[in-house]
Order: sequence, then structure tokens, then C-alpha cells
Amino acid sequence: IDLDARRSILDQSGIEADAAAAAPALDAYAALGGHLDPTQRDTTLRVISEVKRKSPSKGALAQIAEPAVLAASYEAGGASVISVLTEQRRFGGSLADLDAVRSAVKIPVLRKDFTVDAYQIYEARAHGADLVLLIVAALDDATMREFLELTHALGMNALVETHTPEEIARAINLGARIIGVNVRNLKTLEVDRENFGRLIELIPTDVVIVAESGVQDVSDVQYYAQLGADAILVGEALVKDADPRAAVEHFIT
Ligand code: IGP
Repeated sequence: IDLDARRSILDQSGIEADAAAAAPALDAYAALGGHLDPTQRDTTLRVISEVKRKSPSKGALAQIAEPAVLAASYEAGGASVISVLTEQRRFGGSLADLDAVRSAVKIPVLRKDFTVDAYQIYEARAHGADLVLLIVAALDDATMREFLELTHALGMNALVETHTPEEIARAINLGARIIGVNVRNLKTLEVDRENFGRLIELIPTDVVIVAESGVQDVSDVQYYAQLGADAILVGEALVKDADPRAAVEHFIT
């Protein structure tokens, strides 16, 4: 990549200025119970509730409520963070969904997309996101480092998604503060919850650990909580529920 060319494109797009003009990012690390001093941590399990219209594994998920309405219900139910899929082709999301959610809630918002360019990180910030998704399997170390630094420089946090011991080692080396373990294999789309138990042992206690995917009911929530998850990320089970607020509440208690 020609860095000068990239620089000039960023300058012309004005996206950096838009990112700088946005209201400051909220502290998602703290909202998810993170603390640099592990003795100060509580054992509450936090919920990241996702606004997702459809997915490659399941197709259209339901007639979901308006993203703003859904997100407000999640917040009322006690969610700590809202995740919004903005990826269009496979997940049917958009930046308009992110805008709608941002205006509807006061808690941190994750822009969930396949981040492959720094532009998307500025764009996330410009649209009020507090967190971006960085998938370790998709990015080499140099890119990962650049994206993490940019994310932090913009005052945001990254949910650094992993699936294997090697990816966790890389995430830790790169200084990730919030690590997600996706129990769904992104190649086969299969869900293997037990993978979480094998991987969580490798993550230090100052890092926030998020169990991603495959939460259907309270027994799954308890399963992840017992293994030591700080948070769970839940999409399908919440968007399909007729009462998303009660569904979040149910997962927390
Ligand atoms: C949510 P579920 O099974 O609760 O709907 O899963 C979330 O983990 C899933 O949407 C997800 C995802 C991703 C989507 C995890 N990592 C990366 C898109 C891209």
C-alpha cells in the first residue's frame, strides 16, 4: 500500500475531520467490567446485545424491530453495550442502522463489520461508535497493530476476535484489551461452545473476555459465566424474541 496515496485519500474524504468532530467515545472497556487492577473486578456477567437483520448461517432472522427500538429495549433490559452489524451484503446492515442506534442509547456502541481498512475505523468514530471489531484471522500483525493504535488514538476500544490458541497469543502480544472468543467457526459456521473453555485459560485477567455466538438460553449464559467470561455477545436469540428487553434481563439475572 502506498502510504502517501492513502494519506491523501483520507485527507480528501474529510473522514478524519468527521471522526474528530464526533462526541467523545464512551469507555467500553470499563462498561464491560474491565479494570487494570484485577482485584478491583466484580463477577457480574455483562451482555453485549446485537442488532442483526440476517446472517450467512441463518438467513433472515425475523421481522426485527426497528434498530433504534430494538437497541432501546436492550438498554432498558440492562445491556452494557449494543453491537450493530453494518455489513451490508451478508448481514443486511448499514451505517444508517448505526446512526439510528447511536441516537437511541447512551451506552457504548460497537460497529460490527469486517474491518479491512483504516477508513472504516474513522468512519465508525464519525458515526458515533465506541468500539470496532478486529478479527485476528483476517489481519496480519502489522495491520492489526496499526488498526489497534488508530482505534485507541481515536479514544475507542476494539473487540479483538479470536478462534484459536494462536490467535489469542497474537491478540495478547498486540496489546488487545477486549478479546472475543467466537465459538462459531467462520469457515464452517459451526458452533462449538466447549472451545471457549479451552481458550479462556490463555487470557490474562486485565483483559475483558467476551464469549461470542451460540447463546440460545439461560443455560448457555451460565455455562460461559462459570468458565469465567466477563461478557457474552448475543444476537439471534435476542432479535428473535418478542420481548427483547425481558430477554436481556433474563440473561443477566
Ligand atoms: C452473535 P449469535 O449466534 O448470538 O447470533 O451470534 C455474534 O457472535 C455473531 O453475530 C458474530 C459475528 C462475528 C457476525 C460474531 N463474530 C463477525 C459478523 C462478523
